[in-house]
Amino acid sequence: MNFTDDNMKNNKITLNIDGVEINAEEGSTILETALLNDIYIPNLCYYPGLKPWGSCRLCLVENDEGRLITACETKVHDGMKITTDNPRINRVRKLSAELLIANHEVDCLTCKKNDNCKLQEIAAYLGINRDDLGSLRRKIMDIPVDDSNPFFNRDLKKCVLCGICVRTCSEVLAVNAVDFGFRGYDTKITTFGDKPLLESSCVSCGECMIACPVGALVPKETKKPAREVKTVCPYCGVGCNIYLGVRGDKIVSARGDTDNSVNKGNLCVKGRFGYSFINHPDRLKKPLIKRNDEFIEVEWEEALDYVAQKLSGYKGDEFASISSARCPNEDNYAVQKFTRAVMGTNNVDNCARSCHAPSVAGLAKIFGSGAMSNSIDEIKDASCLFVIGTNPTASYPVLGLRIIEAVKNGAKLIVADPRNINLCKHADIVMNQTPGTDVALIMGMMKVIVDEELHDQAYIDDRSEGFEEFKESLQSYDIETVESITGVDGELIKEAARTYASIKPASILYSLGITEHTHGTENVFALGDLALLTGNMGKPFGGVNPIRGQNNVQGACDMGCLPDTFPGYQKLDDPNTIERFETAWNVDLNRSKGITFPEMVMAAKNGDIKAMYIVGENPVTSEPDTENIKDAMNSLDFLVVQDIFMSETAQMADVVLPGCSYAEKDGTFANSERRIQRVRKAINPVGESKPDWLITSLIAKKMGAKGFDFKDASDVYDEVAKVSPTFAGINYGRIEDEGIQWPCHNEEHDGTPILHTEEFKTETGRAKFIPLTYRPSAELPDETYPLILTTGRSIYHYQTSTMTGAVEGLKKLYGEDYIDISREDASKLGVVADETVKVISRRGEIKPKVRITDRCRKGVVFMTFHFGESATNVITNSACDPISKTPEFKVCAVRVEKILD
Ligand SMILES: Nc1nc2c(c(=O)[nH]1)N[C@H]1C(S)=C(S)[C@@H](COP(=O)(O)OP(=O)(O)OC[C@H]3O[C@@H](n4cnc5c(=O)[nH]c(N)nc54)[C@H](O)[C@@H]3O)O[C@H]1N2
Ligand SMILES: Nc1nc2c(c(=O)[nH]1)N[C@H]1C(S)=C(S)[C@@H](COP(=O)(O)OP(=O)(O)OC[C@H]3O[C@@H](n4cnc5c(=O)[nH]c(N)nc54)[C@H](O)[C@@H]3O)O[C@H]1N2
Ligand code: SF4
Ligand code: SF4
Ligand code: SF4
Ligand code: FES
Ligand SMILES: [Mo]
Repeated sequence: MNFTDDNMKNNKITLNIDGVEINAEEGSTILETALLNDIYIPNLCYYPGLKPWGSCRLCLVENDEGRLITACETKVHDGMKITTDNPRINRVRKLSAELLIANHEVDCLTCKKNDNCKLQEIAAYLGINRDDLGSLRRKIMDIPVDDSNPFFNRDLKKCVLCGICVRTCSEVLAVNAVDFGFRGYDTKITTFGDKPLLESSCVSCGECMIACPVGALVPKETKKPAREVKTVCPYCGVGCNIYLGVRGDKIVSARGDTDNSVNKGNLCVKGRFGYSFINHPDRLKKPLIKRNDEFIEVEWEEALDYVAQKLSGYKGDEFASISSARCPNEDNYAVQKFTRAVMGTNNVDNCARSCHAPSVAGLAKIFGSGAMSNSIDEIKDASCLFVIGTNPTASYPVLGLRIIEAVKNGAKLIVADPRNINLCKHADIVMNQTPGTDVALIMGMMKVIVDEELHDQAYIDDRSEGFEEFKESLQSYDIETVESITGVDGELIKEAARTYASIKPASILYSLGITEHTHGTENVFALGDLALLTGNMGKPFGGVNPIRGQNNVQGACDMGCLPDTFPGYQKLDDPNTIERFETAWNVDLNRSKGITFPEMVMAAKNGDIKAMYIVGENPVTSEPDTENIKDAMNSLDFLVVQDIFMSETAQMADVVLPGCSYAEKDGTFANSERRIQRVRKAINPVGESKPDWLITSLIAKKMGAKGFDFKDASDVYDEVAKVSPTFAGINYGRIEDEGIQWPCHNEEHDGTPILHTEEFKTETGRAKFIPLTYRPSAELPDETYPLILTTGRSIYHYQTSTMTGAVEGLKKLYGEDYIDISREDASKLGVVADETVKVISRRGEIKPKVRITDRCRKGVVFMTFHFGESATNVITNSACDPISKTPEFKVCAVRVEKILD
């Protein structure tokens, strides 16, 4: 742990402010202490969490020697005496404030910050009025408003040069999009080259806009909400807590909740600004039945009768369902219960299959549990972070902020990614391996660790098994071999190994760069082995942490939307489990394992599966080899899709049922750190849409099933807690303010921030080393297809962009899927930026525009897969990991061709 100012704030001291004795923590400042105790001291350039700046001089106070000192910069000490208010102090403050206000365009009534402008607050406190300013007024710089950013405006005529935006962007974001420019009277906040914000490196997070004390940075959309509802962001697995602002039946704002350990008020561009899809006119509002290739709107009764009658004809293994990692736990519980108890099959899966199924399988085998072992809030205090195969500043932006905070706190950062992702700028060691070579890279690191005796033998003896056999398997990974497989310099690998093994505890953070391979589970095994070898499991700031992708993919798996586990990871192959569920649900259950999504695709094509129910997933755009998926969907007799928009998959359905979005229903999401958090209904369902759990239950009841008479979402959750010991101690009452991390076995238990502290959840209680052999990716570059294509994400769009694509501002920030090409490859191909090219693989071809980048090394190209129009997955490879059945989205061979006209 680092000894930052925060950690030193343990010793209590006493000081005297304006004659009142106050307890304070050593290390804090006078201003922090005063504000914490509800004593107002004027301040403008101070912002919680940023380093003190000391420029506005409004926070001057008098110490016991009669000196004026800045309260924001001076630390408290025991016995200190402070005066915050007397004529002398206020005279000086008033002078500073008048100078600031004189430089400030005063049109308070029309200013969007009018109700919470700090300058107004200060003027009121110091008794400054407009007349006092007349004599001081000088010509305000005539700078036009920068309205280039789709979400907020910058009006420098109102700027008081407090520097908060500059410090937020550098200290918190490490983006450095804005800075002070020019000098003297001309000083202003500017971007590199004084360009509009849109053309700068700004990532539109809006953190500076929230922090700006005056009206210089204000949102474009400023309808004041009539009420606010606390809920959870519907996008990524970080699970940021937000307040949705409601006016009438519309969502008009979103802001970060500062009172929780997950995001502490921070949000990324999607969480803060990406809410307008909720009331978008394209939302599905009524059930639709396809007749003669055309969708006809029908009433619920007709749609439910039709679905129930059709599905009754396909009971058993002719049926399969896909549940939604975007929907709350309650919706997922209903889908798997319906599949098992009503349809009589275990054919249920969710998008974790394309994502972290290798983590679930791999970590469960080594450690007995497949989830993130530690908590998001630990990241900032880590000593060493090994970030491999994830791009947190784009995919998990708020978690990315914690990594940047850790680096600022002195942590060592090792990044291993084929591309030069943003985090590389902050890393001590960067390894750009060839995609698909991680097993060799990690085995290479482990051989160095063992050869140099940096492993933790005592921990290995105490808590693991299989070490000797594993050690043998390291023999073939001498540094020269590893260097030639991975393309990473051997010395760098050694340095990374030594750093990770010697700075303790060290935490591993990873995501799809590890899992989406035909050897994804082996990659996960390798990371598990590495953490075990160095004794990093079961400790604060350590562990192996698969960052789960979707807002509730952890929950979809927790709820048993997997073909081999019931809710709470209770194994289907355990006869006791089946019997317990048969009793709980009062039905006879199918005892044979279900099949995974890629297997369903094959089974649909060969006629074994005839009907499917797809809730909140868009496989036609998200799964590899689009033609193959479309073939499968077309082969079905009957397809029901339940979505909030007419997705590419919904278009192929026989019946489309309108679910309602997270903003219109109650429920819970489990974030990446296993924290079960409350999702709250903010507005009534749009149109005639309904909560997904309710739709599924209505179908079940139409089919004559019992056990679907849930009163509300809370009632569904109570059943979850009853049937799964892992969640037994959780109910809505307990997670009203803050979520609980499972396992949580009873109502007295506070949940589990760190897994495996005492023992592992394996049969022996010990973790198992797994010996490994490197296997190359399924498709390697050759003469015809000489480039490796790897795919991933843009910060501005989410998955198949059914939601973010309906947010105009996000489309303006990133509107199509580009292909990123290195300078060398671009010049070899003779292509230039923005040129449309053909990208061809063995599966098909697409035509994206080129982006020339330093991020990709020669031979590697990168694409996002967000837009149905560009359909990146037309060319990706559907080859799967044999253990987890996760497709190899991260490696396929392609050729880029110039289009000659
Ligand atoms: N903005 C945004 N955020 C999202 C999402 C989104 O669509 N948009 N989706 C969410 C979901 S569901 C998920 S699962 C997560 C995914 O989050 P991430 O896994 O962080 O996202 P990706 O961009 O798919 O890939 C991560 C990195 O893997 C690297 N990589 C490629 N091949 C290899 C390899 O062979 N080895 C290694 N070590 N690295 C490799 C890529 O260069 C890329 O930088 O993001 C979540 N967050
Ligand atoms: N090339 C390439 N392809 C990839 C990946 C990659 O890295 N590269 N990553 C893969 C990964 S990690 C994942 S997770 C998958 C994701 O694949 P999908 O899960 O198919 O993608 P989403 O776009 O999230 O689809 C979710 C659907 O749910 C709908 N929805 C949202 N909220 C609700 C709700 O409350 N109720 C209902 N009924 N519907 C709702 C949305 O409108 C959308 O149509 O994509 C995979 N595809
Ligand atoms: S919106 Fe975020 S990235 Fe852009 S300037 Fe402000 S703090 Fe920096
Ligand atoms: S734009 Fe706002 S936050 Fe930035 S320096 Fe000006 S007043 Fe301060
Ligand atoms: S980091 Fe993830 S959960 Fe947080 S606001 Fe952004 S998308 Fe939402
Ligand atoms: S708040 Fe202390 S100098 Fe500005
Ligand atoms: Mo994912």
